[in-house]
Amino acid sequence: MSNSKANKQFVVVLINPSRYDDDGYVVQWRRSLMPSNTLAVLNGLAVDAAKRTVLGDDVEIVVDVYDESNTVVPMGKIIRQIRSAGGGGLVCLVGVQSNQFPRAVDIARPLREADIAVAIGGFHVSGCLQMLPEMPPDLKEAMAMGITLFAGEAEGRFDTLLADAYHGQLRDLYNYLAEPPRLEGAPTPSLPPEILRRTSGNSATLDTSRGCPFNCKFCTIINVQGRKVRSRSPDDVERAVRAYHREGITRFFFTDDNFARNPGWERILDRLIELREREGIELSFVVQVDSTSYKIPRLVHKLATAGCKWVFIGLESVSPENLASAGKGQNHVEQYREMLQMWHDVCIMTQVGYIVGFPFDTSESIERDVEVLKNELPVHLVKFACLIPLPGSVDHRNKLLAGQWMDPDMNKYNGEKVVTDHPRMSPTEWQDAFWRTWEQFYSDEHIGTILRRCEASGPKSMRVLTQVVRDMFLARYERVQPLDGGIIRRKVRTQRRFGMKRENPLVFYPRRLWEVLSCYLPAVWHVARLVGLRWWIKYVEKPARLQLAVPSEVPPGPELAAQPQRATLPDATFATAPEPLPCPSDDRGLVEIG
Ligand code: B12
Ligand code: SF4
Repeated sequence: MSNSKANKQFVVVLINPSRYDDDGYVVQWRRSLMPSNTLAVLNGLAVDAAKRTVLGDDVEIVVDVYDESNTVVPMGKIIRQIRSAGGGGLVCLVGVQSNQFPRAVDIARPLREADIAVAIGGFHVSGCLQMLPEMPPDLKEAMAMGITLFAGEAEGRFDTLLADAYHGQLRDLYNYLAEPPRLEGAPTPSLPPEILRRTSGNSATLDTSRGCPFNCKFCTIINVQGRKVRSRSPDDVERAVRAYHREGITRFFFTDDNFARNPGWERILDRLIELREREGIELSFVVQVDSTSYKIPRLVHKLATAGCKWVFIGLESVSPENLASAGKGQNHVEQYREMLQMWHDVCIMTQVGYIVGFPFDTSESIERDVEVLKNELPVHLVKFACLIPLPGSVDHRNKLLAGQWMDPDMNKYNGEKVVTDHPRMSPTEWQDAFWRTWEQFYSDEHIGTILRRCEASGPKSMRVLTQVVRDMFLARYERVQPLDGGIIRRKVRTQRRFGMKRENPLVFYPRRLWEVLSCYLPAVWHVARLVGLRWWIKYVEKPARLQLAVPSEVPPGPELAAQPQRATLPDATFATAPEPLPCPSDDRGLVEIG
């Protein structure tokens, strides 16, 4: 942002930190899954502040952006840049989730030693401050290092933070949780194209709303962003979409936790439909919705018409007892099939979140429930996660207040690790059951079934296979939660968790070579087999449309029907489903969601 009257610079560095793997190395990829939406929001705010020269005409605000999930953050360069700027600078660690907090503090360490101002914001800080009676030790330690903590949302507050940092008057803590800002007219989120190019899908993100009206006990969103949903206006959304479109980006992940409960959903979709139909802007996008949203009049069809290709639905469990224990009363297992079929009929692919480790789960019941998912529900992808008491949730607060054990290492809170006790499973049983779900669901046999369903009556099988392969590869070979994943893992020897010894190159590199070969060789062979399987199904088997939507020999819900509260739809739902809308010809893969 060039400012002709400026005689000094103030450097704002925005970094979205990653986390550590079990060996203490930063989890990084050649291409990460998707751009960080929080980074886009903060970049939008910083660029807007720079344009308005909020620090005065003589100060040019320079904004730099790094996403650590795909980039090695050049710490030395940042320190030199801020020292030589004339006006100082501020390093903002943005969108810091609980699992990223230890890494964020380690990034801050050398910066604080160089006396550079650092602020951390995001769900860990906000969730803890919102829900806990007192500040947890990790936040206190960060403050003791001179790191500023920012709780709440930055719209309307970022200028103040910049001014305080510029004048050397940063406070220890900014807490705006009590007043969530309005989003209408807020600066447009944006990321420079070179940052977007380091992600796998040539796509962008946008939160068209924040908050969710439901009341799930494991959820942090309702406590941090609220149960009253705040929305961006159709004009705001159009502005963001057009700006990305000018950069050649037409694929989006609308990150709202529940797009269907955004009070402005219809006006936003109408606007997107207008952009497609009047101006020929071929948008495609992914949204998250709740499991009953398919009943909202016009929603499903308008989403399909506007270019929605995937929906992510929090199914969480097929057990009503588990759903009740989680306060997820809005999910009705007996409606799951009807709901999934409705999306399938308009050629919107479905992926669902499924939580392993609810109180009524056992190793056996989890295995049985995955069979239900495979055989009775026409779902394309499932993202399994361990139930974790995320800071910011009611579960976390209750466990803390009851003095129950929770692993103190926040780095483990990404949904792939067991971090607390279970009433019916040992930690090992639970952990094993979690990894087994991925193997069971993404077995070759079931991937074949998913592909046959697509060929028979639904979205393009190649599009689904791309996503299936990615999830299967990340979970089964890289052993990471796919939402934490990307394409081709990078491990940098010198980036290791604070307190862990730097390894000798003669130990590190041969081991790394072995890791790469033993992961990628079998994975490439597996993927080749799946590509062959799809070819066989498509060109040799040629399943007739609609016949194979769900394997007809599987009786509807034998496990579910055994319990009085559980019910399923008759199998005929699938056999007699109306002819689906013709699926659009666009066969490109889309970003996935979290
Ligand atoms: C999109 C998304 C993703 C995307 C991209 C991440 C991103 N930040 O964009 C992907 C797919 C990568 C992802 C992955 C995961 N995610 Co996620 N994700 C989200 C989601 C749905 C939207 C994020 C977003 O854009 N929010 C809107 C922004 C604007 O809000 P914000 O991040 O809070 O930022 C505002 C303020 O906090 C503040 N702020 C933030 N940082 C800073 C810094 C400074 C200096 C300042 C001044 C202000 C400031 O200002 C911002 C603007 O107002 C959120 C839920 C949610 N509603 O936020 C979950 C969420 C953040 N994810 C979560 C989790 C747990 C995960 C996963 C572990 C997967 C899982 N098992 O659920 C993985 C972890 C992977 C990883 N290491 O990132 C949790 C985090 C909870 C917690 N206590 O840590 C959330 C809250 C959802 C949940 N399940 O509760 N996720
Ligand atoms: S539906 Fe999703 S976003 Fe809403 S409260 Fe439940 S878990 Fe949270």
